[in-house]
Amino acid sequence: MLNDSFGSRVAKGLKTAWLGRSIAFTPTVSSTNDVAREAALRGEREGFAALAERQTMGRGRLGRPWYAPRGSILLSLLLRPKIPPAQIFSLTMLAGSAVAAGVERATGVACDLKWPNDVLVGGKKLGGILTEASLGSDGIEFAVVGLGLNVNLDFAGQPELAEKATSLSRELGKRVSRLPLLRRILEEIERRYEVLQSGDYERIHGEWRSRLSTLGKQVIVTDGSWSETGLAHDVDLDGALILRCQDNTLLRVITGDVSLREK
Ligand code: BT5
Repeated sequence: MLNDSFGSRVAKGLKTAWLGRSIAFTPTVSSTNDVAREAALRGEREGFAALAERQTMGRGRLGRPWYAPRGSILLSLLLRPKIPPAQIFSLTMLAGSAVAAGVERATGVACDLKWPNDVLVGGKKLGGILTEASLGSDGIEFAVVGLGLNVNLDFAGQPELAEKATSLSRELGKRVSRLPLLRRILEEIERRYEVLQSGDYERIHGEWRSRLSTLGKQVIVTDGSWSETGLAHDVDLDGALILRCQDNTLLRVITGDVSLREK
């Protein structure tokens, strides 16, 4: 279990220059994204990290609940990116690539990504990213990148999730220390964020694209009210999924969920 000294213990061995140098660990919060947002509004510098052991209102996109019993990494980062609002999805891209690389390097478990914001292991969801931004007349005021990662947990009592989700302890058959993993993820994110700030969106996009396991496959895309079947053809620089529909037209999908089409 994590205790109050967790934040300072993470910071001690961390090799980042600025990301996660200021960490607020709270055992239970509504959502770490809210903690980071409040920090932004009181003027906290970019790099601030909110960590928790439990969330009472942890959320995914569209207000969907995020299941996180003890044993997860629940992390939200405050960023003040100097990028055009149209490029905001690059934050989700770079966080996804960084988490996948961080998990692989710290634990040896191979990860891939699923459009738009999932981290997968063997087709099952290991984690998810929720990027929320505040926009002003001058562009992005701040952004919060939230990560929920299943580390030491099973899905007992959650049969629906047990089918489609996994955790590192489940994959490895043993507990995984969260401290080195978290440090590694922060280091991987910082490196990529600096690439983003240099304006090299193509590099961020290229790495993300190369990890997307659904590209080239027949998929169903849905946003709940609408669904379309087709070939996951490509992803645009701004993160949109390009679907080749059955009538051979190309459709740009900005928001939704993708699942593989059963043969
Ligand atoms: C996401 O949303 O995948 C983004 C999740 C981000 C959670 C973090 S935790 C720290 C920070 N604070 C927050 O309040 N949020 C962020 P989405 O793509 O909408 O996926 C949500 C769906 O994933 C749910 O509807 C479930 O089907 C599934 N799900 C929920 N909990 C899960 C879990 N622990 N592991 C795998 N899948 C889960």
